[in-house]
This record gives sequence, structure tokens and C-alpha cells, in this order.
Amino acid sequence: MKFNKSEKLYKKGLKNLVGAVNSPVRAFSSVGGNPLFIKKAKGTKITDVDGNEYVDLVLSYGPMILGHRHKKVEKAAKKALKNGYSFGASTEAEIKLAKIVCDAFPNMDKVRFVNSGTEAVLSGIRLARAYTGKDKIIKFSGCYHGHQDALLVAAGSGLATLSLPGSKGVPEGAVKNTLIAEYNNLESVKKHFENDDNIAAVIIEPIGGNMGVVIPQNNFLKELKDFLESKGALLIADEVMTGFRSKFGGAQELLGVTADITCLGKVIGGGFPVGAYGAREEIMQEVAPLGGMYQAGTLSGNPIAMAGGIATLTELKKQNPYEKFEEIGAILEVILLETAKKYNVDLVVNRFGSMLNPFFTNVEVTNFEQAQTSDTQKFAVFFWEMIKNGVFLPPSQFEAWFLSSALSDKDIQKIANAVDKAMYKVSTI
Ligand code: HOZ
Repeated sequence: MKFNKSEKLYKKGLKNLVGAVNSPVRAFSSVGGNPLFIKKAKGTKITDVDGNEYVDLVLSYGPMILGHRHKKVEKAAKKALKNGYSFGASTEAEIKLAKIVCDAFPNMDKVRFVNSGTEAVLSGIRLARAYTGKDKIIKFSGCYHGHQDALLVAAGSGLATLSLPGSKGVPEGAVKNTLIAEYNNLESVKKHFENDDNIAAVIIEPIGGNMGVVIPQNNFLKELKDFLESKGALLIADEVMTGFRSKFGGAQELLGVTADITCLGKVIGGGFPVGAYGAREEIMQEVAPLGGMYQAGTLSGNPIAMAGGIATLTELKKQNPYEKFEEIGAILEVILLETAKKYNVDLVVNRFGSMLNPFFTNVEVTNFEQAQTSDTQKFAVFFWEMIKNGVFLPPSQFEAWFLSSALSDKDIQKIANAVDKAMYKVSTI
């Protein structure tokens, strides 16, 4: 397999782009080598500029849940394109997508569209503060909620990948109201409340996806919600990854928990840049122009993104692929575990519906600390061998693998063959 054109573009890109990428995870820093440059994608496959084709388990980190270039999504986006790209004024499509989103989340009466998951979460947090009149936010170590100042502490995703404890350029004042708790550990949340009545909310990825996949144990989320209610604090669910992916109503539907504020992104734009935050009526009354919490965006509710979102969610509802995701996820889990056993490699697999990933460790992974026991060198070897055998994975031990409803038996067979080769290679180091 040759990567000559990717190499060439990488060198060229270094001149005017930072690290030749526009998001650090794409830089391949923790797996070595240089990033692949992508030319095109269709269905379950993605093709790089050298013509190498891969089964895609990145799926743009989640949005391409129907596979790439689904014909209905493409048709809807093309149709919208013909009417103009951006108006700085309202369109009917925004109302349609808002209804689909609000209908899916029982505790959401109103929603505001923004342009990214980061924007959704920073607005959701501002809203929690506006509604409660309190300042502090609790986040869990290993959860990643976008790159806003206040939440770039003990974060997963790119920070975990690059082993960064936080970000330079974030003033102390910006994080002084951010408290850290441990995922799956309610006591660590309760402790913060002991001498503090200034906590507005707890934000959580209801299924962790940015420290690798980490699943809430037992009744963790329900107990967390009950506890917060007793304290008059809000639960913010960051469902940027899990919204419409764990279930149509997100991880909240799957786990039977309702958050006060929900943040969304990825799938709701069908691959076009979008994010959203929503809540029940009385909370959303705080948002301008109804209330005094200001948040705005020139490109918010972009008509192409709205069209992509409507088409994606409509098709998703029709396909209802959640059982299929469960089945494929279970098959991949078995493939990974049995192959690891065959080659005597320590491996733990966490999965929930259409998100999964293997950790190269022998420790059960229920929080960030345990996820960090993974052998990232082994992951790097595994990653490149998967690439060489035609499977595109996130270039990080701490990023989830995503499934699309387009995956076929042939794709799964290809993944299984690649896993066998990659696990063998890991066993030789
Ligand atoms: N885990 C990130 C999204 N939630 C990966 C995408 C990125 O940062 O570029």
C-alpha cells in the first residue's frame, strides 16, 4: 500500500496549515506516521488520495450514520443548494428540523441551532448558569465537550491523545468555576456539593466517547440525576456523539434518563456543520430574544445543514437501525476479543450500540484513569496494520469507532480479516 500522494500533500499542507490539519486528532500524532488525505467516500468506504480504499469506522467521528453520500441526504442538500446557501434570516427547514429534534427528546420543548458541538455545549452551559443563577460546573475527567476554555481540563479526545492535561492560553479565571469528578463515581460528585451552593450543573457524556467508549455502570446516571434534582442543580447531557446514534432519542432514551439541557451535533446535520442545544420551555425562556441569555450566530440554522439534517433523521427513523447496530457491535466485540485471545494480547472491549472500541489493557475500563492504562504503542501498531488491511480507524486509542447502517457482511468480514492481521502484529512486539 502506497501513501505517496498523502505524503506529498502533508508536506505541502505544513506550510499554511497548522500541522497540515484543521483538528489535532487528525494529525496521527499518537500513532506515528503522517495523516492520510482523503479524496472521497461513498457508503461504507472511504478512499484516500493514493486510491487506497478502506471500510470507514471513523465516519467523520459520527455524523455519517447512514454511510457516506446517502442518496436521500445528497438529494435534499442539492435541492437546498439551488435556493441559496445562507440568508441570515429564518427558513422553514429550521422549524422542521426543530420539530424532529424536540419530538425525539421528551424533555426538550425548544431547541436553538448553532454550528458545532463546541458551540452547543458552551451555550448549554451559559444557559444552565442563566437559569440557576449559579456559576460552577462539574465535568468528568475524560469527557470532552469541545474546545471552550472552561472545559479544557482533564479532557479526553485530542487532549488525551496528545497527553495534554489542559490547554495553554486558558486563563486561570476561565476554569476557576470548573470542578472535576470521576466518571461512574457519584461520591466524587457529591463531595463537590458538600460545602458549595454555587453549582449550576453537571455536564456529562451519558455514554463516554472521548476517552474511548466508557459506559455508565449500574444506575450511575439515574442516581446522578436524582441527586442533582435534590440539590437544585441541572444535568446537561452532551449528546453530540450519542444523540440519534445510541437510539433515536439518544443515550437518554436508551438509558431511561432525562437531562435538563441536551447538547447535540454531528448526526443532526448529516455531515454538514451543525450543533444544537435544547431544554424544556421554562429553561429555554432564558435564551434571547425571549430572555436575557445572549447567544447568536450568523450561519446558525444554515439551510444546507438543515436539509441534510432533516433528510438524515427522517431516513434514520425509517431505517430504525438500532437493533442492527447492536448485532454488528456484538459481532465486532467477539471478533476483537477472540482474536486477542488467539494471539495472547490483553484487550478490553467497550461498546454501546453503534460505538465501540478496544483498549489494549487488562483492566476493566469504567473511567478515564483506567482507560489510560491502555498500551498506546500497541494501539499504534494495531492502527497501522488495520489501515494496511483496508480499515480506517480513528488514529487514537481514545476515540470511539463508529458504525453506519450501511455496513454489510462483506465489510464485517474485511474488518475481521484486518483484525486478525493487526492483532497478530501486536502480539509480535
Ligand atoms: N472526539 C472528537 C469529536 N468529539 C474528535 C474530532 C475532532 O476533534 O476533530
